Amino acid sequence: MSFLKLVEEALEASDPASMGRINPKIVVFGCGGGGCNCLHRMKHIGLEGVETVAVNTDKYHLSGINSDHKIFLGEHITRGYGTGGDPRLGEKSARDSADQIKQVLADADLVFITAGMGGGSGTGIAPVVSELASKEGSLSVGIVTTPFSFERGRLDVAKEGIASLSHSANCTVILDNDKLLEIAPKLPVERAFTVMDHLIAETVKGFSETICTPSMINLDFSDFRSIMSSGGLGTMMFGESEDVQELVSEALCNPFMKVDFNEAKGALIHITGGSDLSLKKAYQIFEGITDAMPTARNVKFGARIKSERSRMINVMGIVTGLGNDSNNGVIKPVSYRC
Ligand SMILES: Nc1nc2c(ncn2[C@@H]2O[C@H](COP(=O)(O)OP(=O)(O)OP(=O)(O)O)[C@@H](O)[C@H]2O)c(=O)[nH]1
Ligand SMILES: [Mg+2]
Repeated sequence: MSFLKLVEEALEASDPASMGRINPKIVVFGCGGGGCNCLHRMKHIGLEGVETVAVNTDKYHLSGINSDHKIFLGEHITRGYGTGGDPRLGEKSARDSADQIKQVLADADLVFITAGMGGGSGTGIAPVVSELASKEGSLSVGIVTTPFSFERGRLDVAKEGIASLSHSANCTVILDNDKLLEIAPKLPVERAFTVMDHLIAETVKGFSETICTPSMINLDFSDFRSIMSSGGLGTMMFGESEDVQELVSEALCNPFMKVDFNEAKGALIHITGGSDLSLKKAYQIFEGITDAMPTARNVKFGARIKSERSRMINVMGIVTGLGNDSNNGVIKPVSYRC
């Protein structure tokens, strides 16, 4: 066993915070077709200690989703066939069933809300769920996608939905489907959605695990809350490499939205590596990434060792404070040159 692993285990065993530690109640909502598909994937990769709730106006689609709870909305409004792209119907259906939504929200500390913005159900439902979560006193974090450029008219619908969501959510993390065209240009659209769903699923899983399980450099719920409470709009970044410099560049070149890091106010950065991941290496990675965010005053770090891993290190981060609702859901273009 490596020295670091020993240190980590010793720290965990002696950490008074980890003894009798109360884990926060985390609930994940998948809203509309895209949101529910994403939730389905989360269940598939295995989410522990997290309750999943699928919410849709499309009865048939909802029936195929694997989740802890299902809420079918708008029986008398859309008759189970979806909204046909009208977010007002999505919103009305959600408001009509507010009591049902509140029931699963009860006592939740953290609520993730995921939806593909641009359709009628997810776009209309997500802001209502977030509003109810805030009223119940939960921290609510939206993780939503914007449509591909070729989806045209859906872009405006998505922008309005994001503006509405960001009024009530503590932080709205936006992922641009177009980014998938850069990363994997030959991917068929259906597979592209799967990649995006997987990414969101891994992020929710990663942060839920991080919050609930102590590790080498620990991130807990209060750290998460502190970054997300002042969040405004945000996005995620990812990187994977054995080399520190390469990993830093990859993370900075891989935000899922064109962002100006110069405007970032906060960041939550988590790395996972094998037993050769030293504290020094971890700090070099954190330093490299945060050097590109000169105005980010609120930055929290976490690091976890998984001894079964090879030399590969993964970084996952949420960058926040990139804009607010006055931007109407629009984030400025990237300034970091890759
Ligand atoms: N991540 C992901 N996004 C999807 C998926 N399917 C569609 N989308 C995206 O989400 C947007 C909204 O589509 P849906 O989720 O199907 O729409 P909806 O919320 O069910 O709304 P209606 O069907 O109009 O009632 C689309 O414009 C796509 O950009 C999916 O399976 N995964
Ligand atoms: Mg639908």
